[in-house]
Amino acid sequence: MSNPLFDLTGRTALVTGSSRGLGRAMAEGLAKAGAKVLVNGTDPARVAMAVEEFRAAGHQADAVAFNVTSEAEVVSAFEALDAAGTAVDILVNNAGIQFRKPMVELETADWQRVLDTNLTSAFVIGREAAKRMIARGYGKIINIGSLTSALARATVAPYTVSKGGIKLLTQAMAAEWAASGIQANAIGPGYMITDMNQALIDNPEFDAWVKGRTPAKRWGKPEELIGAAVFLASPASDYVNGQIIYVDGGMLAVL
Ligand code: GCO
Repeated sequence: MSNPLFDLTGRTALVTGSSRGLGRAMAEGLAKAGAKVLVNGTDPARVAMAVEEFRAAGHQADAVAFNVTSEAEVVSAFEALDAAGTAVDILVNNAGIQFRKPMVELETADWQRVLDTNLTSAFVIGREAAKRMIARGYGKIINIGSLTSALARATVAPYTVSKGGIKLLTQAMAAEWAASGIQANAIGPGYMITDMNQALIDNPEFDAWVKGRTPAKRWGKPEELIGAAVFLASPASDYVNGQIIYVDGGMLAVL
């Protein structure tokens, strides 16, 4: 018997960048909690594969293919969902890229690309979702931040700025939308085992630094974000707004 506080039955969750990595893990966790998941990604074949695998596992899943950096594609995707009678109850703004280079060598185009993908997309998709959530008086928005929502690391300035922006965008969403029945919160993953971090994991010095700097003495697993995602997507968090939950093995808690 599932706990109604954490039951997502009857809800639909759109998770951007959910064909792999953290987004895939969170989408799977939301599906296991009862939600229908809308899988999004840039690679149609990978998205279709993820949908197939979710359905094979007995979950409700559909593909919603759009490029998160294209406002036109985002708007038309929501219009298509409207036409299909599909309401997005839960939005997880997860899609993001990393680009590591010292700022003195960084091209402005690369800076802009990271900010467009990681931050502006969350605003555009959040706005489109919120218009509809406000009309229904209900919605859950979960923006994916980072340790770099709080602290900077050299050579990842655009990512850091985008994730710092995600924290305050989440608070801005709470400021404007909480009275309309929307809870907007964020999750700040620590150093997780993902494709994006594989180069760091494979670097013995960086691997040793993460394990030494993290009280848990290890990298995080994508599935370890599911608890925070289900909490923020469920009735259990109906009075939580504008917060960020760091799932980081304790890294931000200690010097
Ligand atoms: C890096 C990493 C980090 C992690 C994560 C930490 O280059 O330092 O990519 O950005 O991915 O964001 O919370």
